[in-house]
Amino acid sequence: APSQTAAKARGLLFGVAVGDALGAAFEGAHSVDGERLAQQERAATQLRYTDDTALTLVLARHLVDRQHPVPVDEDALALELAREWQREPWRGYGMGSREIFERVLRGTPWRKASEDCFGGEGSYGNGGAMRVAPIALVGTSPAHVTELAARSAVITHSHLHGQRGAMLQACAAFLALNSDGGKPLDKAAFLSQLSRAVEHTDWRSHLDQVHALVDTASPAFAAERLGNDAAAPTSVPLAVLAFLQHPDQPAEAIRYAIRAGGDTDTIASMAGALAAARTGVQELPTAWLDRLENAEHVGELADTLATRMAPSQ
Ligand code: F2R
Ligand code: MG
Ligand code: MG
Ligand code: MG
Repeated sequence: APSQTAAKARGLLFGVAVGDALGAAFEGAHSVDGERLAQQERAATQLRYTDDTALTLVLARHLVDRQHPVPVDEDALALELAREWQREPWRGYGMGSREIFERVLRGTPWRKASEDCFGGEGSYGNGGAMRVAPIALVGTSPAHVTELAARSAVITHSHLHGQRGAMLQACAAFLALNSDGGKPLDKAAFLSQLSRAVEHTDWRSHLDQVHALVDTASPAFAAERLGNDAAAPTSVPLAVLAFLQHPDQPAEAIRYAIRAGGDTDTIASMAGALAAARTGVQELPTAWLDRLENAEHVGELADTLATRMAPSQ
């Protein structure tokens, strides 16, 4: 049996992949009824993941190939992300990311391509947050993790909200990974640690709203209050809420996120990463893992990254 560290690292990466792959069929739906979701869960077809997992695996590989103290090399990562898009462009990429990757491959510096996006405003999409989870495996503190997260996100998300979404998801993944799955999660303490890490009034108010909804809100009500689209400020908070509703049951966290509708692959992927990083991979249904494409590769990357985790974790 894998060590608890390896089980958590596998939980984090498999949580990304199965949340994404199960949610993908419903991306853009207003809301998802339980019967349709149950049908998708019962199907025997392969679970195919989308851009969320494809780019998460690129970042995971990037971290494997680089040693401390600086595991994120923006110039190299920009090319690696762009080449992955070029290799499999059909995985369902955002418009902004596609444009940046195309320009990077033609030789435009990533910073210019990123800053030019959306009429010079930069992207605040959730693409930085959706791929960031592996950072939690190599970071050593919330401050370290948020710094690395911003560096991995700015390549495609020069708008600060795009980076803050990645910082929030990475910090949440770090705290979930380092939480003791044998004790009930202190949800208020979890949210206040996140609040301290994000250091921005808008994001603190999103987290206050999450606090007000936790333990009571239905998926549809939560989506109405927090948003469920492909922008970082209106998707990462919902993923954190889905985790906090079911911190010890990753399958339920993923189902909650999908039932909320909207950007279902991405929100379920982020929620699944958090919950399964806390519990370990053994709490994800084997029926899902058995259907997942490329599962062997995902497991190998997780095992290698687990050896990078600080011993205190
Ligand atoms: N793109 C999709 N899904 C739709 C297409 C999939 C379809 N199945 C297909 O066949 O192609 N999903 C993926 O994209 C999201 C991540 O997006 P990312 O990488 O952040 O891209 P982008 O385009 O930069 O941002 C996403 C949207 O956010 C809004 N937005 C961002 N910045 C904006 C700004 N400055 N002004 C106005 N709007 C802004 C836009 O609506 C962008 O399209 C994930 O869902 C992933 O699964
Ligand atoms: Mg996607
Ligand atoms: Mg994208
Ligand atoms: Mg999506």
